[in-house]
Amino acid sequence: MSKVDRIIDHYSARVYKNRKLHIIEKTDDNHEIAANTRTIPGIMTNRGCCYAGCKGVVIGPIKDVAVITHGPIGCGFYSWGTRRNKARGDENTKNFVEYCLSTDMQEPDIVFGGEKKLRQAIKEVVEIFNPDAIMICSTCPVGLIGDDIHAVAAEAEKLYGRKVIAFSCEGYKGVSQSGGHHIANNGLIRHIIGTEERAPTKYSINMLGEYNIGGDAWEIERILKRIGYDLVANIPGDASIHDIAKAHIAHLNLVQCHRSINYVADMLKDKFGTSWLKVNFIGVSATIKSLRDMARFFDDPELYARTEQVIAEELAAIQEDMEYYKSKLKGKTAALFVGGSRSHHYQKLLKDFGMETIMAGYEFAHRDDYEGREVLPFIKEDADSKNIESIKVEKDERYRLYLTEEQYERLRKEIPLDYYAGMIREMEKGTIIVDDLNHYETEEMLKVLKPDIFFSGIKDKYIAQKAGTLSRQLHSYDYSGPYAGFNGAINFGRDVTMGITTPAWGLVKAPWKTQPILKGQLQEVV
Ligand code: CFM
Repeated sequence: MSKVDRIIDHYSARVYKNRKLHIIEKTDDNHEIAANTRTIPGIMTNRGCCYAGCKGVVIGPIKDVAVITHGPIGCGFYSWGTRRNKARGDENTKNFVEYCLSTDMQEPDIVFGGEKKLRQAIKEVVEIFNPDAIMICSTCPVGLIGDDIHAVAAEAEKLYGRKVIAFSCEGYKGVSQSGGHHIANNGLIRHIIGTEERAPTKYSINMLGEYNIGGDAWEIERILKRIGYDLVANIPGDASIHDIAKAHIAHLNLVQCHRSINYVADMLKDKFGTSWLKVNFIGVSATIKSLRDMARFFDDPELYARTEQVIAEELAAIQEDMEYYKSKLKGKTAALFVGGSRSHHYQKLLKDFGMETIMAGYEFAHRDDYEGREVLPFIKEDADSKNIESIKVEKDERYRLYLTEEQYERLRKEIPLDYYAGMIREMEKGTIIVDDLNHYETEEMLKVLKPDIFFSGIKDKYIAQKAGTLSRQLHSYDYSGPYAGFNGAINFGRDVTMGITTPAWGLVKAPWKTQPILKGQLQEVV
């Protein structure tokens, strides 16, 4: 029986048929996988909701903004710091990222409407914090009772003379990614990017889709600054709303997480002419490749030289530690299941330590994230496209091209300019690729594939550990990090080595190890 069948064989025929499209074994280079479908009711999914994507991921780390969660306190509390999107304030910025601001809706507000409470919350936020802008994020009950948060926002904008942006990101509207991120990103495009000006310098760039989890953006920024890049905005990780407002002046956009922001990069290209480059700053070799690709874009002898000098110095500084951790980790196997980009990016870092990826999957990715952007014309429908608006942008009067058409065509053959090749291509034959893994399959996968470590999130971490498999969270890094760039690689090597060399996991005996689930016992859920 194939590895895939051993994982999903206990399902009823209908569930089996469905899941078989989402779990594949790599056998050749041309793979199709079913992705971006709605979560089946009854499934213990690992996915997050629309509000989590909008507030928790995208809007969360923006500075000079106070974010109000309009809803019962649970949603605000849950998204309070759990995403670990860090931000650092200074004398020029007001940082409210550490706060949890919520309207704390109660039963009477659900019955009689919550707009009054929202108005009061905005008033208090202005009086106490005086932020440059306010963002309001809706939770499920707000959509169900029909509070008009956009009208309240428009009224408050006039009253207090600052931007007040409302996001109808009710949790039920879709998943974190194609739901919540999309709503948040539409807001950035519509209300923020291009609303402030500054002059570009020689190497002005933006970082898109880097969320500064555990301080990753700070490590990336450190390297880019050493080389001499002018980072206009890190969208959204640790950026002020004023940086994001000026993002259109950059010559190049770097895309770290393709899934969450590729359509923003495309819109910036259509509107302002800025090309984007797919980068990956997770992993030493991946970081080096990204830096060289960037230098290739600017094609300047001085920049090439500086890039190589910084790479050499950074490598020299980490070499001894890298070798030590490699000696501990070489040959170990890993399974990865994360949102929409890390399962690909972290394979590079694991490879730097001689580790092998035997399974990788995504919660929210679309087929292009798995198979490459060439499949875009063949993707029929976005699961959330009925609920979530797709906006079109027009060419702006500030539109300008950095490269000539000839240069652009030539470069596209050398570096991933406006292109992402997806995860599957870079995986080894015989590895498993899985979309929207659920809790049952997590247990089965651990039994069948027996990885030394399972990289995942808080919802499944403890299933793995109770089953005797080490698990590290790639969403929050278990409160460690940064893991990006050169210094981050060492932190990662240290944390994984600590986990893998502890004898604890071999001593755990999971209850289900002695009581196997019998064929036909699972309920049919579709
Ligand atoms: Fe992009 Fe993310 Fe991710 Fe993501 Fe996420 Fe995240 Fe993630 Mo958790 S935007 S797809 S929806 S890199 S919150 S910062 S870690 S699942 S792999």
